[in-house]
Amino acid sequence: MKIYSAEFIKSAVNASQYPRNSLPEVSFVGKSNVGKSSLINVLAGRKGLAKTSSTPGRTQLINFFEINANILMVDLPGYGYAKVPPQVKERWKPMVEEYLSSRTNLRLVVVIFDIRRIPSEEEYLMVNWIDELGIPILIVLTKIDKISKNSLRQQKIIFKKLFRNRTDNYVTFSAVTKEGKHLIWQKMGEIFKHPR
Ligand SMILES: Nc1nc2c(ncn2[C@@H]2O[C@H](COP(=O)(O)OP(=O)(O)OP(=O)(O)O)[C@@H](O)[C@H]2O)c(=O)[nH]1
Ligand SMILES: [Mg+2]
Repeated sequence: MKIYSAEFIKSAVNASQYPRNSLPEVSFVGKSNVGKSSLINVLAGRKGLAKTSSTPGRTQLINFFEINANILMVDLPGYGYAKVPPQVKERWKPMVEEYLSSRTNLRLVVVIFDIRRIPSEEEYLMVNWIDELGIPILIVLTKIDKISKNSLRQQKIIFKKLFRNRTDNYVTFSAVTKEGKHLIWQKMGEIFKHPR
């Protein structure tokens, strides 16, 4: 995918602040620090577009980015990280849930998992809930640069068992090597071709 333009549009905390824009939209969901913002930057080909940090809880608002004037990418706050103060976590949950359940131009949710970790109950339930909303899901297993080829194989088997109903919708990815970038764009393209 050739990127001609990638720009930050705005931040929002509730539906009244979302851009009034009906471009097809893809959002990125996952635990804090899993690499959502880094994935957006790699896909957009712009290093500092979405703010990243080694401290969990960097993204605290819903951030909208417009790519090539024809797609919106949405960076959501992460959830379920122990080190984030409880008051902050309590703000995020309704923010993310309101967004996912009300955004009508949302065409795909990319759910990101750290390939090295077994998904928590919370992460598993999130996938089921998005499924129930009828929104297509693409699962990205990220940080594959951090493990050996052998562990990668083993972890893929674990994830496949866990989400056995969606085996064709897996992509492994690394924001460091950028492996998986083209496949993710390809999968997004396939979904954007069909209206929801
Ligand atoms: N080695 C490696 N590090 C990564 C990868 N993706 C992200 N990181 C690092 O993981 C940390 C968190 O990345 P972010 O992209 O900020 O994560 P996030 O999910 O947006 O985090 P929150 O906004 O806090 O929810 C940063 O230090 C990144 O550099 C990857 O594929 N490989
Ligand atoms: Mg982030």
